[in-house]
Amino acid sequence: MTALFSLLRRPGLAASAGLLAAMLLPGCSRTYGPVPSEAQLEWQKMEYNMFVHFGPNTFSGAEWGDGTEAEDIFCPTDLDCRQWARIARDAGMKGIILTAKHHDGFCLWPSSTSTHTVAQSSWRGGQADVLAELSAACREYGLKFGVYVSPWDRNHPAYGTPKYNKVFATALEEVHSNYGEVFEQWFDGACGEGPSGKKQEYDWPLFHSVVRRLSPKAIMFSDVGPGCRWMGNERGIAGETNWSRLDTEGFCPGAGAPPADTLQRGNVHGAHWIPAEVDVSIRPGWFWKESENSAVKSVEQLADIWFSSVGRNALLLLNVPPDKRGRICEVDSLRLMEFRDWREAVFGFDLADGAVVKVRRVGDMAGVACKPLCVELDLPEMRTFDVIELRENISRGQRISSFVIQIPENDAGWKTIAEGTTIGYKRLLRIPECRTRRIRVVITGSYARPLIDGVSLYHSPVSQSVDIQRDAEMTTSAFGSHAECR
Ligand code: FUL
Repeated sequence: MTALFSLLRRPGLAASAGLLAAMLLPGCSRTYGPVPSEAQLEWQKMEYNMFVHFGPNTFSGAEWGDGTEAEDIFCPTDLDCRQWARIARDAGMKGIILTAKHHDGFCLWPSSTSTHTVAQSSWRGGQADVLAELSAACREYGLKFGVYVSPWDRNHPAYGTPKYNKVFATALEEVHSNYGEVFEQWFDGACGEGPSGKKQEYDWPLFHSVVRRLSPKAIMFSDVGPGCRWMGNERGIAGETNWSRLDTEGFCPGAGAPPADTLQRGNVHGAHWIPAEVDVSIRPGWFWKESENSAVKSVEQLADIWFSSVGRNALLLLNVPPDKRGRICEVDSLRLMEFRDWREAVFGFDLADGAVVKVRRVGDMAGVACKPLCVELDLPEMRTFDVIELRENISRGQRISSFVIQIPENDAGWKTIAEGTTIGYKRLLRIPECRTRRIRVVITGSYARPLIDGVSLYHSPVSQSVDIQRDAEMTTSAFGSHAECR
């Protein structure tokens, strides 16, 4: 049962929509429940990062290599990590996370812990280090650098024995010592059999302690955090209700994780701040395959994913796998630029700009136990929009559990045009086109005084799905360096 908020005592205050936080925060220093660390807050603001699956599978066509692949199979003909970074930056992403080691155990850096690494490959005479190249490229392009190091290792002879935990901890030490700052450590929960036919009992406290010691600011991803959590599917869809709190007692990554439904929504009264990350591939698979060049997601599909990830209080980690050259394919890079153009067209102009904002209590609403808080926007003129963005100030905890959005009806009352449950860092709602001068957001449920950070209104471009050919041409000429059409 939702408790209702304590009320603001500043009726009739007016400010622009963007100043809401400044207006609502004074006098409210108390926190509610667990709150994000500074690093988690910074991480959440990144919104959109690139995932890069690259390794022997890129060359074999497998999704899960079995660890017996010859090291020589890894031989990119034209590796260009700067190209990945340039594309990520131009696409509007803020960081890149690379599969430093996937389940096949092949290390993209010359690890002392394994004989299945770039050092054993004849590619570049065994002198290569993809982590060094990518971390340098990220620094050059102003991006953060992250790593996926899979504990499941189908190659390592020690896997399945207690000795392996130490091996894996040493591998982590190498990754977190030699390549500058790591913003996110991605821990897959997969725990299958190794070459000995045995499964490993992972020593998570040991793994976490290495990352904490060497990269204290790194956000650790897994099914249960501790920094951020998997949100339960690989289709790009977070729960419409999405709390950044999670109970982890009795759970662990992998088979011991909470049910997918819980990961989707979080726990309303969860003990820890563990926000959701949405990982999804721009292609059907995680690794590049020629046969999937024609199956790269469309702008419309990516837009849907944006609304169901970033628009539902989650971070979007979009996988863009490089091909056998070691370059991101033309079709993927072009699509990323088209998608960026689409976001700029939708979110580039805030139609709530210039609004006079009043925050006050409203009269009793049917079904609501006490008078809800209402943020009312008086726009400078009649405006037409079909996307609404709400932001909650989460620095003091996630509080809001339900809201409605209304516009005036027949000068007398208000009619509801949208409603929802949680807001969190960001909530996006798509509605049928709406034209009005006044709009209000009524917070009907909140566990403590609601802290709205901002309200924005946008209009999506009509051309979105009609003129693909023209869009492609425009993108090609405007972003020639990305088009790379053969
Ligand atoms: C999964 C892995 O098994 C997939 O291969 C992929 O890396 C995905 C992101 O995580 O658990």
